Amino acid sequence: MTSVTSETLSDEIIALESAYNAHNYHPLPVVLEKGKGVFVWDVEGKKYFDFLSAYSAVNQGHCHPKILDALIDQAQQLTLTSRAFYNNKLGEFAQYICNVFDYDKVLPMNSGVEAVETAIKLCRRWGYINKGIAANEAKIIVCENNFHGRTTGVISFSTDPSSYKDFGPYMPNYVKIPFNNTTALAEALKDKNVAGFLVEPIQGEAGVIVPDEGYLAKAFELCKAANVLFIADEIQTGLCRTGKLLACDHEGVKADILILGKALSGGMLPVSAVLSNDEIMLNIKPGEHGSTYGGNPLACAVSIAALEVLKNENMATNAEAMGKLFRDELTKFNHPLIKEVRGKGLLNAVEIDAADEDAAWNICLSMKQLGLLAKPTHGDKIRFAPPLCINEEQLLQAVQIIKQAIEEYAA
Ligand code: IF1
Repeated sequence: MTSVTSETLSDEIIALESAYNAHNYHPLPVVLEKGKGVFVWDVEGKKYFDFLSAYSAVNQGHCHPKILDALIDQAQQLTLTSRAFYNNKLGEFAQYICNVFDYDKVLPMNSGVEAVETAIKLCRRWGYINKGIAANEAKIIVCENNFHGRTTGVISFSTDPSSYKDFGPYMPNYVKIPFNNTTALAEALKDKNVAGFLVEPIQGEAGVIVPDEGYLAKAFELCKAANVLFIADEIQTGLCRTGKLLACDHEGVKADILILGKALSGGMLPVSAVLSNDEIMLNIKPGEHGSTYGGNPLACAVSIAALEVLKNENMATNAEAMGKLFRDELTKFNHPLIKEVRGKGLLNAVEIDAADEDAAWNICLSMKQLGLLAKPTHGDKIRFAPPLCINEEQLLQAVQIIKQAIEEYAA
């Protein structure tokens, strides 16, 4: 007999990564090598629905041909100049994105957390220059169970020990209040040293926590009355994910500082941006903030294409319709293991009601067997967020898989 090893190619690749790469994640055991639209394929050739969309970075679908063309064309022309020189794409990108979101100015960065850090700097600067807060006294209000990224600055105001524990010391002057609570916000806003309120319109990492209708509008109004900047982290909720261009659009709120990331490049490369009006943005002068890759021509070309695709393919409308269908179907299913189905547009979560604390993980493993990838968050919740190009037939097929996985787990 020929000797066979029991290891699959996936097992080998997982072992290799584990041997040499830091263990800062606990991925589902699937090794992907190809993606197209709502589908991804593993190294054994098995096809899956992608119901994570790289945490909403591939809203436009994997390897979108228009965004890919923009990437290839620009990569053959010019990729990076640094900001020591002008490049011929940044102005075009800046004008385009400012028009789309109706702000005076944009400041481009790369990762999401860099844009959050940028927004914090802009807010503090505005607090000192425009509001007259005494030096180094500015405070920013944040919400409990927030997720804004991984820098030492941003984890300073995390309330999740897995984000901040043993990474101290922490930066002071962040005031933590409960999410979805305007009474607590009103109380915190009494402090004259408060310069800003930083909020996710829907809390992602916390398990897709949708606030009460009217919360964002009321919070915005309270901030205005207190002369405090409303800073929206739409890195995950923005760019059509929740059924509108921005999640704040559901309540007619226009943030003073808007933070975008993830799908701003449709998954091609890290691109983030902060938008605001001149009164806020022009407080930062040459040499006071920046990034080697921020505003690079490759990112600019890709980002324009990524924004065009969202608009030209009506992805907000589709997300709204498909999201409603998804929640309706799973609510109708009415399975005892499902405690709650919630979300907005195609940012959804199902809360599992089981004594077994590994239930959500095991259901994800069984969905994987059946051809759908999703990830548990905070133990008992599963996040469902497919690319926004998913059609009705695909969505109903995916729902069938989810139902079957839950039934198999229950049996
Ligand atoms: C990981 C979560 C999602 C974000 C918001 C800023 C950032 C994120 C609202 C930072 C990033 C990602 C990071 C990713 C997991 C993921 C996530 F579960 F952790 F919370 F999407 F829900 N603001 N969220 O959601 O952006 O610097 O990463 O580009 O693996 O840490 P980044």
